[in-house]
Amino acid sequence: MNKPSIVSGIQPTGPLHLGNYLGALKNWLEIQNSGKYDCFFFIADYHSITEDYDAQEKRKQIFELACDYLAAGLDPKKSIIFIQSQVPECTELAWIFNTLTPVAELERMTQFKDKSQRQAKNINMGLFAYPILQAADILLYKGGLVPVGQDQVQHVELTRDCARWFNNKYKVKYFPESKPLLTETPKIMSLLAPENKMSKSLGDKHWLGIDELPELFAEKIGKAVSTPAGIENLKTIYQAFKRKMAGEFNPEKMAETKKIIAKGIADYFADFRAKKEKFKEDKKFVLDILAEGRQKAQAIAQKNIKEIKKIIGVE
Ligand code: AQP
Repeated sequence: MNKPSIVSGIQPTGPLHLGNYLGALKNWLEIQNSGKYDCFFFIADYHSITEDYDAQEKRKQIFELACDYLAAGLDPKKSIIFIQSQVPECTELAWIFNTLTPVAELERMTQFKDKSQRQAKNINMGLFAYPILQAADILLYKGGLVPVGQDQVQHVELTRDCARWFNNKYKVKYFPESKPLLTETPKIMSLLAPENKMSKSLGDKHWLGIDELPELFAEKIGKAVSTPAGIENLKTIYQAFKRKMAGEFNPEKMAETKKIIAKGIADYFADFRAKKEKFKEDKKFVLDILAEGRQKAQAIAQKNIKEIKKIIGVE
């Protein structure tokens, strides 16, 4: 492992939507297949428990997300695919970064402000410190580039700051200064409220799950708002899947255009849906891949955390 590292993750909180795919996962595949990087793609389960959740359901969501990764084309021969909590060294590094991060920096985080409003009865410490765990996830593997959607840019900037604070305090050049790597579609908007990013928490009709049935694509896109912002968002989606679109994008004929988009997306993800079903039926195969990923990730994590602990004077 001696190429530059790329690290990114997605939370297991339910089905992947078009925003997750166009903002992150699609980019991961291109990066993986370029062969230029050591790739680490993880299932961010520790991040996801900062929200209310059900433990049984969480287990299923983790497994389903692993199937999503594999069905989309992440390849264990080319990338290290693992579950965040299975490599707990990230929490040790997060603690070290806790001691370097001014509280005021975390108070500025827009995702924390949004989520505090959304889950006003559960503003827990994990939600507040979420960007520090994210910094640890990335820097534990010395991730330089971080392929994420627009909403995560502020967190990646904090990751860069953690690297700087650490390097300056301990007078080393240990961590790289991470940078976000955005796609051409870094922010897909909600279908019903296009002033907001597409997000599951807005409600079912706001987002398109990439494994949803073609009928649902037709229904949800059919009901998407046709305001200027809504049309712009549909155009972005249309462009992203252009090679599957059997017709032009015509803003004067949105009913027809929406049918073209729904069919184009359904066709694009047909192969994904079929593969995902197969992976779901072969649980052992998927769990073995995750076990192998854990082993590979942990070998690097343990080596690095030992070096880090030496630098900070506790080992
Ligand atoms: N709308 C989006 N457009 C582009 N990229 C997006 N991402 C998320 N939404 C969009 C990117 O997907 C990756 C995984 O994000 P996450 O694990 O933080 O998931 P999320 O954003 O929390 O997903 P939801 O559905 O929006 O969940 P809720 O509603 O529960 O918060 C990241 O790279 C992110 O930038």
